[in-house]
Amino acid sequence: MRRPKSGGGWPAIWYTFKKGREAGGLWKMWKALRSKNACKTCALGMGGQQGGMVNELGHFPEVCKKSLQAMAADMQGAIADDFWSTYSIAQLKAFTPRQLESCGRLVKPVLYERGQNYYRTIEWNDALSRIAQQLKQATPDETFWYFSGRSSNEAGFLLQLFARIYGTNNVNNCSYYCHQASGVGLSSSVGSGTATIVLDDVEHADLVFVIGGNPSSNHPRLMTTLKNVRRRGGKVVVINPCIETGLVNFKVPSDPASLLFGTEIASHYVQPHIGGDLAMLTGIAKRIDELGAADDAFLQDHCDGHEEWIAGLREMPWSDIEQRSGVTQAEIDTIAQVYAKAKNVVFSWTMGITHHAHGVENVQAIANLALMRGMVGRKNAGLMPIRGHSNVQGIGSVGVTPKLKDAIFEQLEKHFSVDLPTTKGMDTLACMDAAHAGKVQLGFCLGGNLYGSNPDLKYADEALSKSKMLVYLNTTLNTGHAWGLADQTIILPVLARDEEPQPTTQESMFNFVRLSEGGKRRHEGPRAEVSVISDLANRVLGESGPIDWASMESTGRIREAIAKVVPGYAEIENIETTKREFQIEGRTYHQPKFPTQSGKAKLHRHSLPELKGGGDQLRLMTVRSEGQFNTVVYEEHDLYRGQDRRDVVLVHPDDVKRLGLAHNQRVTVKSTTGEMKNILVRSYTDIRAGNVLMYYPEANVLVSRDVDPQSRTPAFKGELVTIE
Ligand SMILES: Nc1nc2c(c(=O)[nH]1)N[C@H]1C(S)=C(S)[C@@H](COP(=O)(O)OP(=O)(O)OC[C@H]3O[C@@H](n4cnc5c(=O)[nH]c(N)nc54)[C@H](O)[C@@H]3O)O[C@H]1N2
Ligand SMILES: Nc1nc2c(c(=O)[nH]1)N[C@H]1C(S)=C(S)[C@@H](COP(=O)(O)OP(=O)(O)OC[C@H]3O[C@@H](n4cnc5c(=O)[nH]c(N)nc54)[C@H](O)[C@@H]3O)O[C@H]1N2
Ligand SMILES: [Mo]
Repeated sequence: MRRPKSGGGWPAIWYTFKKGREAGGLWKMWKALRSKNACKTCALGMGGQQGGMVNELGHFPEVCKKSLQAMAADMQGAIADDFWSTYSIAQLKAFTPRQLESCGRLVKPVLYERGQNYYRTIEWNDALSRIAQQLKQATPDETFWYFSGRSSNEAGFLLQLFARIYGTNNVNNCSYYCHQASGVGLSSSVGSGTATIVLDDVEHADLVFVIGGNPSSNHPRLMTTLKNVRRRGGKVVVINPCIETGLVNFKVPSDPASLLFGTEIASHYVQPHIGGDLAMLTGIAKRIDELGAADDAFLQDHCDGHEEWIAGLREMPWSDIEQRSGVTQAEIDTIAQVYAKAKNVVFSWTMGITHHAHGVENVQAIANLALMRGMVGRKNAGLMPIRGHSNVQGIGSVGVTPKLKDAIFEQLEKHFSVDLPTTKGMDTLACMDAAHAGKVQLGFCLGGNLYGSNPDLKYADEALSKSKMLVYLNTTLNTGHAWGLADQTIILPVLARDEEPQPTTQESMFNFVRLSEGGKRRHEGPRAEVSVISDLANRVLGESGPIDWASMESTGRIREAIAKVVPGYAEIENIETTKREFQIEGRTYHQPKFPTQSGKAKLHRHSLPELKGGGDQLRLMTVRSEGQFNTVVYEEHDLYRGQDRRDVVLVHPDDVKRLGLAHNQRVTVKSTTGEMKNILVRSYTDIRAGNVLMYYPEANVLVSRDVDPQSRTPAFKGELVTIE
């Protein structure tokens, strides 16, 4: 496949037309995209009351292929009734993620019962009474409640409330496979787990670090901002073992000059080994110290732990830093010089940082580096985890975590006059382990594909199949509906955000809360998430207890509660009438005052992890292609990496030669967890030798269940594999 030399550009625009046609006409697509609803894809935040394709600075049009894909998927026709009697479970298992997604929209509840070969449609009433019955029989701590970040604040809040009052804290969200290390790392460094800045700050930065992410595919709207930084004479340092086309050059479709000639994005591109970031970041800090470029006054006045940390840097031998990062002292010096000269610096990062057994330490190392030069706690500089799902941050804010923040816990008990469970509660992987041990009677998933997103797919399949009942609220089919089926598996079809009869809210990665108006339903059959949850809660807890669950079907009622319970969210109470979207109080740090006990930020000292692999053992990263959203695959090809298919392993030509392989040869890729046969070797110069790339979710059979002990995030990047 021919590889474009830049990201975005005409292919992205052409794609708009293609998707428009698929969705039943460009005008129809345009209207859908311009409706007053928060964008459905990433958490950069777009849409809401300003209408679609407008960013947080009011800039229009911000188009991205992802939102087109997601919209076109929601605009698909319905799955016909005879689909369920035509395709057996075995046939569904044989479908690729892309085939499952394009079966159409789920419109009727369906049930699979152990021993059967097919799902069958059932009535809503039958489905909900089966679930209610199972919940009444179960021990609450033998249930779990998993949330994807696609649902609204209202649905998230309501379901976690129901789960807790039902009696369990086994409440968690996809963050545990995603940015949890950012939340834990940031909280330990600066006292709060989200971005310290707003979009406008990035627009004024003169240096942006982009670490371990591929925003050109996964957060395309950020590319406009990076383009602006470069145009103003600022710099962009990319740290990534892979050279990603769109991070080298990007053609921003909404900017004529950029569209025509392309914009250089990275001013500096450094390629550490997978897992080498902690060593490299520590190296940059060491060099800043050597250059005398640290902000001593800031460290003195606003930080704890800096003396011990600096002492650690000075003791650290350069040879260790070079060997464990794969980056030379000279390259580290170049980056340190760039950093030392910059005045306003933003540090951004994604899964290349969090998907490691030392994910939290990676995040702390980024915070250390920023604090060292006083780049946190003022305007135009700060820390920016680039979040995944469009509302994953909101879901976390409104209480979808096993342990609630003390303030939320107290306010919840007070507001509803209830006693909440005080047990520890399980994170996502702990729930999978419990299921594998046969200790889960019911798993309830609000969106997502819990099976497909798991490491060690064989284990995930076994674990989920041991449950008595699994319930999925989804819009389309995915691999989790074919694999890991419980004694009873029920899929409930729900409305997408822009089809809901009532307004809902979402929170962006910049801590900005948006109002989505909802809209006309595209199909008869699916129900709003809040309506399903309140109905079920009423069936299970209706007769007893202080909450009128039926009335909680109103998103306005839910927002009243969120306003009282969630810190910084007071303004949400009247958002439906004021239409005023807002910045959450207390999250943006334009002053060096940190919500830690001492009011100061903290620097953390680390020992550098050994670089894994070497010899026959290659470090594997499992990543997204251009044409997918998580486990949902829209296209089999990966445009910017020039791959026409997904069953490939990208290997540096030096490794191809060294290991006696050949381009396009069929091989078996093995790890200690599993193996994949018939994979095509693709010689790929843009990956650092010693490291290889494969596509998630297929490659999850190879990924072990090793987690970062602090955040419990699996190491989806950095599995060791051999190629035979
Ligand atoms: N189109 C699209 N957009 C999405 C998503 C999607 O699937 N598709 N998913 C959404 C979600 S939930 C998330 S979390 C984000 C994910 O956004 P990303 O984090 O950009 O997604 P990944 O594909 O996991 O990409 C990881 C990047 O990290 C690099 N990398 C791998 N290992 C390392 C390492 O050890 N060090 C460094 N420095 N880099 C490394 C890879 O080369 C790759 O460029 O995107 C969100 N947006
Ligand atoms: N190997 C490997 N594994 C990974 C990763 C990796 O990089 N490598 N990344 C991890 C990360 S960062 C994440 S976030 C996870 C996420 O992985 P997933 O759980 O797959 O992510 P989602 O996009 O939430 O799930 C897709 C499903 O959401 C449903 N859906 C879409 N819109 C809606 C809606 O409005 N409401 C409801 N109820 N359902 C809807 C659709 O039915 C669709 O099938 O995967 C993780 N797993
Ligand atoms: Mo994610």
